[in-house]
Amino acid sequence: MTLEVGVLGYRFMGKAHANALARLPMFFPDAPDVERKVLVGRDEDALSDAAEQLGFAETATDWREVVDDVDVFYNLGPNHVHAEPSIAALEAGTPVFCEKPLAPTLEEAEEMADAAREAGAPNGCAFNYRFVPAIRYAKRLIDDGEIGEVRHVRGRYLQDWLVDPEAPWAWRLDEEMAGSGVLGDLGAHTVDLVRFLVGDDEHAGEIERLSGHLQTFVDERPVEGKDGETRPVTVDDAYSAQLEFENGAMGTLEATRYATGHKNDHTIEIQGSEGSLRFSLERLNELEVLRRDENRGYETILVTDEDDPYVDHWWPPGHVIGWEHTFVHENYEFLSAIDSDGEFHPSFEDGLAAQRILAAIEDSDERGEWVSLE
Ligand code: 4PW
Repeated sequence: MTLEVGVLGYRFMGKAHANALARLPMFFPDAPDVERKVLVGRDEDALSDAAEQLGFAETATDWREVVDDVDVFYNLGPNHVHAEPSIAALEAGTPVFCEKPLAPTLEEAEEMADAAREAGAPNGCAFNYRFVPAIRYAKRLIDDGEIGEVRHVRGRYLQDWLVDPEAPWAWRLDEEMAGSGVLGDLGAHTVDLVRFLVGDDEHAGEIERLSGHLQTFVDERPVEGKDGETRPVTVDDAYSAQLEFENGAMGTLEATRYATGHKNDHTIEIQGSEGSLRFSLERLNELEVLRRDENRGYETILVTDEDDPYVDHWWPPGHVIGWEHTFVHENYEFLSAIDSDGEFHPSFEDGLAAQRILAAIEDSDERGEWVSLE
């Protein structure tokens, strides 16, 4: 059976997922057949150009006509359009794959997770970094007890596209459209990875209490193409948080768009009783592993061998893969789960769990104190 896919959004994420769908039959021939059926957007000209470029058969300017007419609905629009179309699709029984953060607000994320629970249709939240081979490898080491009991987790996500105070305003800087700033955009990824890595097969690594701090450095930015016009920045530019996990581990997280020179630097460090792990997205084919009893410091493992997660689908050993491959892997898992009635994680439930943590970080910042998560 061929799954007909409808996709809302055709910019950055639209391109990343369309590329993934196009790669599947070549590199993951056991994935279900997929047709890029309809691309949804509002600007008809831009939409039809995008449909041609990204390989979609049709276009539509109203998602309402699409959500119950396709086998799978991808919601890759900006955060403020995540809830309504996704809920409508789920109510129509259509599986939904939605970009992160699940929603701009906790309330909407709760409604989306409720809709997913009620519909029983497959659902996924696109935390693509779970699908980096080195991250899967790290997860396997942690689950197999190779680094012992996890005590420390450090996650940071550094970008620098706002360092210049004259950098133009964008929807990601608007609370109405984005919900939060760097917290939801980058922090959501780190929070999800931390839950994934520190958790076990039974349950994700849950956080018991936390303290958070948010900062906005520049509160007004020029509007591109409109001389002298500015718009306010109504979200955070940077955040940091301290975490206490249910299992007693400690964590620190941070992200910023003002880390001069850092373009897309997502780093995770984990220390356990028997060893430590280090991963950086800028060297995503590598995982650094330190084993306490070997006294050799960190050893770099190249995650490019056939028996490393997902790598056998690509090139011979040593031929590195990149950021776009994480999208292929997550699309493969999501569509295969639909095809086989299997489970997919990260689900809307995982998206909601991450959102609860983001909301608690904001709450802690406002209250100026540690907050507990239920
Ligand atoms: O989801 C994130 C985006 O919003 C991405 O993983 C990186 O940062 C690339 O763009 C932004």
